[in-house]
Amino acid sequence: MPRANDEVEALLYEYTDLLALLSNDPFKPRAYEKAARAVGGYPGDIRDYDLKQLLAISSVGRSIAEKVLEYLQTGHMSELEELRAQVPAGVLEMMAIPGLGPKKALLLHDERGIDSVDHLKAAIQEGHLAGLKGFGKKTEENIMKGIARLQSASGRMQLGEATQLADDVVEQLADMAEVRSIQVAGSLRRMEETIGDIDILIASTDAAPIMERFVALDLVDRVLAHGETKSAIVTTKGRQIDLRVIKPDVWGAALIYFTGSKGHNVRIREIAVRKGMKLNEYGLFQAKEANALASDTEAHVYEGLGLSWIPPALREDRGEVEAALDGSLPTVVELAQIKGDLHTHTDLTDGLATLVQMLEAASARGYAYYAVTDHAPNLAMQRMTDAKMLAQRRRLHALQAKTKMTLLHGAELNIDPNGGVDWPETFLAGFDLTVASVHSHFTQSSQEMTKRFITAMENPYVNIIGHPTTRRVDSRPPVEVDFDAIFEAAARTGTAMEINAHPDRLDLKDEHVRWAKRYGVKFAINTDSHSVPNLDNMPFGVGTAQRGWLSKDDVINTWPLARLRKFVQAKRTAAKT
Ligand code: DGT
Ligand code: CA
Ligand code: CA
Ligand code: ZN
Repeated sequence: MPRANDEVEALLYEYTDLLALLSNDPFKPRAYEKAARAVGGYPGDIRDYDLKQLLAISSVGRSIAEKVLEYLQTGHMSELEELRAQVPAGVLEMMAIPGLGPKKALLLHDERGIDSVDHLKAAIQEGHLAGLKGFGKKTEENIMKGIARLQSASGRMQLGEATQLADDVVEQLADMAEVRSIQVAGSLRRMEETIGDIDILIASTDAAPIMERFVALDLVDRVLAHGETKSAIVTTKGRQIDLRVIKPDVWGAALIYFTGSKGHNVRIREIAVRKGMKLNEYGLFQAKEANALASDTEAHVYEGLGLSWIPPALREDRGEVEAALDGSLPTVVELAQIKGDLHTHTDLTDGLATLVQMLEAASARGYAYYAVTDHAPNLAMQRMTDAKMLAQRRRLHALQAKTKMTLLHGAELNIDPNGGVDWPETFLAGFDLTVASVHSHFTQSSQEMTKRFITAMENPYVNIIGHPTTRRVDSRPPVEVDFDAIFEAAARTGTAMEINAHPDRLDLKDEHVRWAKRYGVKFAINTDSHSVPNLDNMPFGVGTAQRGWLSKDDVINTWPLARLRKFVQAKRTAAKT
């Protein structure tokens, strides 16, 4: 079961949006937004909570707690349903356009009768918004850009959502006696950054009962297909899931076929043809012969083609087949090799959990080391001070006695428009390591932005560049920079590039990772956690690293602590000589 927290979080966010539209009190929506974040980030599963337990969650007051309790007990939040009924159709849909606020969406509806995103697009193209207050040429352009981004994003899931949904379905099918093996395939297995639909494969000799259960799952809204070998459903949230039941003796061939990518499949089929063979989802065959040479496992099929087994994250036709042919495939980094997380927050700044809660959760993951990197003072809204930072350091040192995990004290510095960071070197020298990130002035020219990053990397106390391009997977484009210059400087100065594992960021992305590796850049795969559940995002960062062809040696947080410390120290020493 997914956590009740996620359902409630989504409802409270919807409540926030509706209030922004319907209420004149600006603080009310903010209270719901804070509560949504707090519930989503709360470590315990609230499914069976009573009122008192709900009130113990920070930012959850009585009125919100009562609504949540009603939902947990009845499956309804009646006041939310009343608010929904007050909003005209289409306005909520339009509010989802990046850059178009609730008030503007309502205005469009009331003044021009616009009731959908498509309608709005047509209205702008045909000049129907002329004369409407607050809608100049510039605004119209921004709305068109927002629509383009919304429409290119819509329909595809982020990796986090897709993983949760797939895990949920797998869990509900895996215990059936008829199921011999079950495996997610398609883009999700390859850890692509967004997922169109979820593909699940099951090995079995008795498909019918499995298909029966699948199409009757609670989350099913519509059944698109219900067959012997293939069924497909759409969930109540509009997500498609394909299920295929495969005979166990052709499991490997089917797994390769349905894992894709299409480009990879085409490439390996060509190899089969060149060898006078035939490859399909039932196996690898000698041309004109009915018995498969190989079909039961992936490794056997690849072997039959003269290839070593190719990790799913590499199957994109980006040179992996050629590398498998000449034995130069990388041994990709694995989740189990990650020894620690080097970018995390607590409630001293904008995290939702306390220092102790974060450390306990990290320690439960078996990490050897863990860095606390709260925001630095130049991000004014975080209200950080030198005194608070030093007090946190003293607490961390005191807590060290209670854990085997080595606690590292760091900070997330802000790279200012000229490449400077918070604090003078004397203060920076007190940290075990630092992350430095761009949090403002995203639209500088490529030349300025490149210089800005390089200046920051030349600071001897900057060890990791956090979420380097600042892109958001569905909503914010990357900053414009000269990547060659930046990667060259990162390698030269001994500054690691982050692979931020949050499914909304995945930054650097796969192609940039591979590009940077050619310069000899080192990487840190970090969750940038602002809550306990965020720590679970690490696999998405590792998947992105694999898609960038990284090995263990390329990733500083797979290294033993002594080597990590040397990496930090070497940069500081180099600056002195
Ligand atoms: P998605 O769902 O858009 O995120 O991407 P995929 O890669 O999961 O694509 P999907 O779900 O259409 O199909 C799953 C896999 O099945 C795909 O990666 C490769 C294989 N496949 C599907 N259709 C074809 C096809 O027409 N030709 C080949 N060679 N492979 C196919
Ligand atoms: Ca798919
Ligand atoms: Ca599919
Ligand atoms: Zn951060």
